[in-house]
Amino acid sequence: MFQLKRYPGNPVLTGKDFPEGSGIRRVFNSGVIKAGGRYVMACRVEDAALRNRIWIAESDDGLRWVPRPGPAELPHDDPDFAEYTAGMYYDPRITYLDGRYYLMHAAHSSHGCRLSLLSTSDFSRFEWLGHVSAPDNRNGALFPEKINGLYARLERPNTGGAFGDMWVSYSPDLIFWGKARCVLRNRDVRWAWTKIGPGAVPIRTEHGWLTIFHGVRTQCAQHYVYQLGVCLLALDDPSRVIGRSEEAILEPEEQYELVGQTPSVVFTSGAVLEDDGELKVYYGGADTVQCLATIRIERLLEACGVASPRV
Ligand code: M1P
Repeated sequence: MFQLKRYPGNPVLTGKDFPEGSGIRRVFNSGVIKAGGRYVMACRVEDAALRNRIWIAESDDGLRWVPRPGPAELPHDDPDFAEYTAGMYYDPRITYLDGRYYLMHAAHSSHGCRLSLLSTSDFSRFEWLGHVSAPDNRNGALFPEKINGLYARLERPNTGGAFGDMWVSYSPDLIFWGKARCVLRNRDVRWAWTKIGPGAVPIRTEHGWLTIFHGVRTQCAQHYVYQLGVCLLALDDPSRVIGRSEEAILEPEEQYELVGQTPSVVFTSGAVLEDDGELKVYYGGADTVQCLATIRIERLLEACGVASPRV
C-alpha cells in the first residue's frame, strides 16, 4: 500500500560507469547526501578480488551520476585503519553535523565487524576518527543532530534475536559510545524475523525521526531476503517507536534486485528529502548495482500511522 516507486532509469550506477582500467565491477549500498545544491554519493565499490573502496560520485539532479577519476584517499597505510579495512569496509552513511560530513561505515576483520568513522568538509580530504564500536556491530547511522546533548546513532549489534535487532546508542565525543537501548526487534516485524537494522540516516520531521530500516527474513535453503521498512521514532528518545509500517515498503522484485552477486537484496544506506517533499531513497540491488526509488514523505508518515502529516 505504501510502496516506494522505482526510478524507471534504474540502475543509476553500475560498475561499468567507473573509469576504464579501474577494475570496478560492482557499486551498491552507497551513502548519499545533498550538499550545497549538488548530490554527493559515497559509493561502495568492489573489484573482482572483492577489494572494497569508497569512491565519490556527484550529480546535479540525483539521477545522473558521474564518478570522480579515482577512489577516496583513505589512510590505508595506518595499521589500525588497515586491520579492519584491508578485507572489507562498506555501507557508508553520510551525515551532516556541526558543519562537517561524517561517514559511518562497517569495517571487517577476523574479529568480526566494527563501526568506523570518517569525516570530511569537502569529500576530497578525509580524516579517520577511529573505530567506534567493538565487534560485532554494523550499519551505523549517525543522527544529524545531538539528542539531549549527546551524539546519537542507530546500529545493529549482532546480538539478541537471530542475527540482530536495531539499537540506539549515544556518545559525548563521537568516539566512546554507550547508553545503548534496543529500538526494534526482528521478532516484532513479521516479514523480517532474521535481522533488523538501520538503513538511511534518520530524517527529522515534526512527528518524529522518520527511519527507513532493512529487514531480513530467511527462506528455505538459508536464503536471505533483504527488504526495506519504515518506522517513526520519538524526537527526544529514539528508542521509542511511535509508529511503523506493517508492510515492507520495498521488496526485491526486479531483475536487478533478484539476480546478482547476492540474490534478493534491496539495501539502503542513503536518502535525500527534497524541498517539495519527495524522498529519494538510494539502494543497492542484489549487492551489484546502485538504484533509486521515490515516495512522498507524507505517504511514509501515513504508513507510520500519522493521520494528517505536516511537512
Ligand atoms: O548481502 C546482503 C548484505 O549482507 C551484509 O549485511 P549484514 O550486515 O546483514 O550481514 C552486508 O554485506 C550488506 O552490505 C549486504 O548488502
